Amino acid sequence: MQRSMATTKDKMEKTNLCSVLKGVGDLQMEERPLPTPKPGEVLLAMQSVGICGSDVHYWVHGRIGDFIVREPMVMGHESSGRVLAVGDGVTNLKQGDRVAIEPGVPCRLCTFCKTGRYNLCLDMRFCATPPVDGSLARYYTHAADFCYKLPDNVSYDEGALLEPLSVGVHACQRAGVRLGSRVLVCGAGPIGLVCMLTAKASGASEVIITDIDEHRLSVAKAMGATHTVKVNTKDGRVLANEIRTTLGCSPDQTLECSGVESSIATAIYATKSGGVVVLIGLGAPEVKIPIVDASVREVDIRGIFRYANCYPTALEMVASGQVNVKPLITHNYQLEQSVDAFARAKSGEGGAIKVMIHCGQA
Ligand code: 572
Ligand code: ZN
Repeated sequence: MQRSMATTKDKMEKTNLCSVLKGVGDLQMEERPLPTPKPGEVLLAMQSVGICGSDVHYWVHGRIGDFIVREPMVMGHESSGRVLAVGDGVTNLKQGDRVAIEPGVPCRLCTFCKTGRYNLCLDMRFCATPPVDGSLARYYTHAADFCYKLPDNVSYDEGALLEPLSVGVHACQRAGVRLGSRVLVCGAGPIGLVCMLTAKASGASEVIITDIDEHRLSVAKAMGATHTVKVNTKDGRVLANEIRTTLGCSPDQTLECSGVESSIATAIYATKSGGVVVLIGLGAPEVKIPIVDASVREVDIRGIFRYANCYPTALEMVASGQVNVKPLITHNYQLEQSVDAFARAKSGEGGAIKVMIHCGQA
């Protein structure tokens, strides 16, 4: 490892303050030993870490499906940092570089990895997915080739937001959103909003977005949605008609970001024959959907699992100004205030969309 770690900017501490999930509903600040970068890794002074719905879910329930928090786990997977030191063999980064951190590091050896679909790797180690620690800490080590150098005009907050934005990029690619697409986005939470932004940047001429929450729809409109529809019914056929009337046609592609059964039904009924529905939001593991309607109208239903090879695209979109993710951030906290930050993300009070935690010394 290259030494000469601390600059005037970084007064290196003796221990590493981490935000650790100890049990169901039990998030605590804990001092842990400073990590050392292994060969191929970098040591980072963490900067911005966004709270994702999955972080809140682990906090509240201690599990997502079969992924159970059995040992204390550091939270956080939407993050950026500054390189303090590089491990042996690292050539793509140097001390002082500002980076966005792609949180999932795959095995690199299996067929999925070798064919570019590394998000499907069975040996993926993903931050803050048990048993892997996340990056909501003062210091953190990560594979250097899963860190992306930020240009000067991209902030640490934007670097952290490349993570959810990459979900939007992957979703739009899976949907085939292209120049002139008319796109329906179901759900105006953080993922619905990044899907809307990415669809527009991909050339969509119209993006219509739905939600039960009027405030979220107004945020979506301010960020560029061309139409909004307030969800007032659980009847998918009724809502699909409303969407068609508002848009003036049936959407070519639908990005379903809520995971709610009635919304998935709406997505299928609303999408034009021959179109595509991508399921992004995850809810109940089994839901009742109008599969025959989808089948006889050749509406393709596709899933996504995180993303692969999307960080460079997401970074280009932000750096070039094609996408502005900054309005997603509604609340800011210091690392020491992690519990307050999580409570805010959970409650959604005060119009919370993306809650950001700042990990540098205050
Ligand atoms: O930002 C990536 C991301 N992925 C999520 C959720 C939140 N953020 N996923 C939903 C949960 N799954 S999972 O397979 N799992 C807990 C590993 O149920 C991963 C993708
Ligand atoms: Zn996430």
